[in-house]
Amino acid sequence: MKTTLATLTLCLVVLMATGFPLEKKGGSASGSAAKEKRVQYAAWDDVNVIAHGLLQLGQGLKEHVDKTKVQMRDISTKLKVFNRTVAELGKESQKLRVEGEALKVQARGLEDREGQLLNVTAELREKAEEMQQERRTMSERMNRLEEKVDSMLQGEPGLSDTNAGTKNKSDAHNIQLMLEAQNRRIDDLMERIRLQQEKLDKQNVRIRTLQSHIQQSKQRPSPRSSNTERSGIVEQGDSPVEVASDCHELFLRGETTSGVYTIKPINAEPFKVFCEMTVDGGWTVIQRRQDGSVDFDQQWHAYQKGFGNLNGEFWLGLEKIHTIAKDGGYILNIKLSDWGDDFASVRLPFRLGGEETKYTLQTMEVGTFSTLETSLGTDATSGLPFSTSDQDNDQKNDLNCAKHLSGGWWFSNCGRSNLNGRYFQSPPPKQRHQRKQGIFWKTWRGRYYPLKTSMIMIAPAAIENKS
Ligand SMILES: [Ca+2]
Repeated sequence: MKTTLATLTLCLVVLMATGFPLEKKGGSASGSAAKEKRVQYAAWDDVNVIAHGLLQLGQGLKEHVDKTKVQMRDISTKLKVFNRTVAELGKESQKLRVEGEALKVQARGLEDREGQLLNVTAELREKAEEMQQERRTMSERMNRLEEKVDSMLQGEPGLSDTNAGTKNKSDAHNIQLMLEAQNRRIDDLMERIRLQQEKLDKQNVRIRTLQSHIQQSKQRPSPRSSNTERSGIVEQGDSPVEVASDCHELFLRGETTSGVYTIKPINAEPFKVFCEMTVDGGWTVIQRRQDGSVDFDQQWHAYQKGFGNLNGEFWLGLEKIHTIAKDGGYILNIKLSDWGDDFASVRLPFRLGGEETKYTLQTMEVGTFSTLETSLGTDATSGLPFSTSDQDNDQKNDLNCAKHLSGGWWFSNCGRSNLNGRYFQSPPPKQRHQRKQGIFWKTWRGRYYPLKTSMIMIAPAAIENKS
């Protein structure tokens, strides 16, 4: 390119220097025609040279332009590729930046958590230290107390004064007494808590049964319309619901008619009972005397199994009573009447042991017993085993109360009560040795008054809260 341009410039310079032949028209025409002609030829040669040069120049330019074009194309292709790469790199770096941000956030979160963990650990350590400190203080106190008690119990041999020794001994004795009283109180409290717990458990069972009963009755409307009383026996519905554990549960399930029902105490076989339904709940009747139709002068086995007619006079049986009331939390409800149709009622919270305890009746004293209650309540607070003529478990050493009187009962000294004695119609025999065999409750109508009727029923103590 440079060469071509240089050639062209050179040509033009030569032309200028020689004086362009075409411009030399005004010379002497006569004298110099041949010379003019030569100059003309020379000028044509120059033109030719110039034209050739120009042609070469043009060609050169064209080649150069072509080459440049190719080069430009190359460059633009390369630029495009470069641009694309730059864009991709930009995207990549963007992505990396985003990832970096996310990582930063995660790192911050981890730092926070680490901080929290450190805080919790510090708190825990503090608490542990506090607890250790407390333990140390407690053990110091215990040691001091032990030392004191020891020195008191040993009467402080270091002390020469015998009076001080005696005082310490009596102090130690007092402390022992206090401790014993405290222990008794704690035992008492524990017992009460246990009873409450039992009651709660029972209530829970009832609530669950009631709930399932409600569910069932919702699904199966009114299957009870056919339940009518037949000769005193109330038929229970053929319900898939679990059999009630006692009469009060039946009452809670909606039964309000007194009569014979089947119950199934927890962990026991089902059996029939007479339920006395009252406004405040369902009572399971365990004994009834009303007309002397059943002989109550029976032996141990009969009293254990039960006898009589559930719709008339009967003894339910010690084993059955035990299965209902074995867990405590039950009350004994005794209803008595005399020949003037006066009525008396005694309620005693109680527990009944099993055969291994000779069906020991234990009454719980709530406050103090009323005079009426003492005929059974007082002697049974420490537990009274059941006695029959063939099983003397009473508290009278030289006498068999059951044989001396009649029937089976929780006898103490033969003279307080016997609701299973002989039934005497009115008027009763005149002889006292006969009359004393009758049904009696000493603190109501006296030792020698044979009562007209007696009914003993039991129900969970919860029934008391309603009545
Ligand atoms: Ca005896």
